[in-house]
Amino acid sequence: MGRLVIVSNRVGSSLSANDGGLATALLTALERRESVWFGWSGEIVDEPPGPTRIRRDGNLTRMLVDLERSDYDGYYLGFANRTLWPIFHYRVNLAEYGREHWATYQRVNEMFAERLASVLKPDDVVWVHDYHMIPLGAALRRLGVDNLLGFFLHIPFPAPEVLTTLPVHEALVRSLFAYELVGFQTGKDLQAFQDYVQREAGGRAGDDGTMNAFGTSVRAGSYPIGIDPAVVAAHAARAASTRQAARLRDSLPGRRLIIGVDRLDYTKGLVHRFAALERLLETHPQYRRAIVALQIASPSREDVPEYQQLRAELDARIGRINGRFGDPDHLPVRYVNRRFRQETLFGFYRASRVAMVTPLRDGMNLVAKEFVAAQDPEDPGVLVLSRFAGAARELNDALIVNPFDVDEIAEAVDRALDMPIEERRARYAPLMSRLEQYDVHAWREDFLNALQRSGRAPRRALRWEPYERVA
Ligand code: ADQ
Repeated sequence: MGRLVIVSNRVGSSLSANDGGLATALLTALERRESVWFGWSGEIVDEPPGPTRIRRDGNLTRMLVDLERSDYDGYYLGFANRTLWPIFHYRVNLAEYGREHWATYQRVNEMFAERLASVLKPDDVVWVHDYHMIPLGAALRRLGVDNLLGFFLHIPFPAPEVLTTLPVHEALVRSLFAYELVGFQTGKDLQAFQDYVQREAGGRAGDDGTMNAFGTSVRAGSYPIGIDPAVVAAHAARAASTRQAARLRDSLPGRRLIIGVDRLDYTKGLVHRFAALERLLETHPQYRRAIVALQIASPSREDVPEYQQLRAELDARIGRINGRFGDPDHLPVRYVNRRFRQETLFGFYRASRVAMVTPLRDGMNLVAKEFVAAQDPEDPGVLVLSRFAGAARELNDALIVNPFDVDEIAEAVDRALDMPIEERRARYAPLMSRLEQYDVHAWREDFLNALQRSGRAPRRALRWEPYERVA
């Protein structure tokens, strides 16, 4: 068996990394067989980057490439995070539609492809992750690489009406056809991809999830990413007896904890969430001294102006809620802008009666799954979950809400706070069993098996000629 080569924008930092669900999922696979993890080092340099840095760690070799500042600006901050990210999350009003970053995005993908092609062995299986790297497969094909190539999109795939606002939508979707297998989080994302191919590219669906268009074909499927619920549950139970968890519990005498954990991102619905909490405190004065809402929001993409605006807006809104409803000895909202060890977070989840996971749009949302797995089965908390998170398709025993409807969120939180123990247990059991049935290992193996099965169709280099450059 050849090596498994993972390609993602950021490379997990170490085998015991605390980089979140994806890193954990992939590291388990990477530890088992000879593997490579290739991608950006996270370093920004002022001169053309030096050679790829190679770090060996048991079976895993990490290959790290630095980015020059102008490439970081155009590829990462620009096209990936100011164009693709908002459009794929249906926020077309926040997207930057200028084409200058598209050229940089392609060039950086070509640079990654050249470096990767020079170290690939014939039997390596390459698995590319996420929206930063969509054209990487096509760039590899142009260099004559004919290895098995798979791609997984962690964020939503938007409906054609939305995707076609992107000036280069055709080139982008065409480049997905360089892979043998393209994976999406949910059936809805897969459907949106199929709709695009059929309606916009004149393609057609074949058997076994094959889509034919652009003179070639690609297999496409949905593979909802999971977590390792047994590991989360064990960590959460252990974390409950740590000093940090005890301090949190001791700070809540007689009060119920409502938790939110998100990257500080406008897709996560934080403004609506706090409007809902404000509504709840307005309409249910009995909660003013009876609840604490803990929001952990780790800063993210701080160089992007929309993220700076969001941060300022949340600072103001949360300050107002505490000003309105706080007392000298009690503030209803606690707001913390930093990262925690995952185990610590799991302990916080277990100490919470309610989790608010209310993104306006989210590929999956692993926090929803982690929260469920971290609960004490005898005394579980309640998940309030946005219908627009990919996770809602599996976790339909949560309290599902429209994240734009502040009143509905407030009512769901009220219901969750009041929910009898029998109902909490009755909702927890099917949620947990779904997480166990299709965990992160099943997700990974399912994708990789489908990739192996999709065989190696001959790929003609002709189709992957460079795109027309746009000045
Ligand atoms: P994200 O948008 O980052 O991921 P999410 O799925 O919730 O969203 O994953 C976040 C991860 O980071 C979780 O494992 C969480 O525990 C961790 N995390 C969050 N805040 C933290 C903090 N302050 N300290 C430490 N850890 C923290 C993208 C897509 C999602 C998709 C995932 C995986 O946007 O839709 O579910 O990839 O495919």
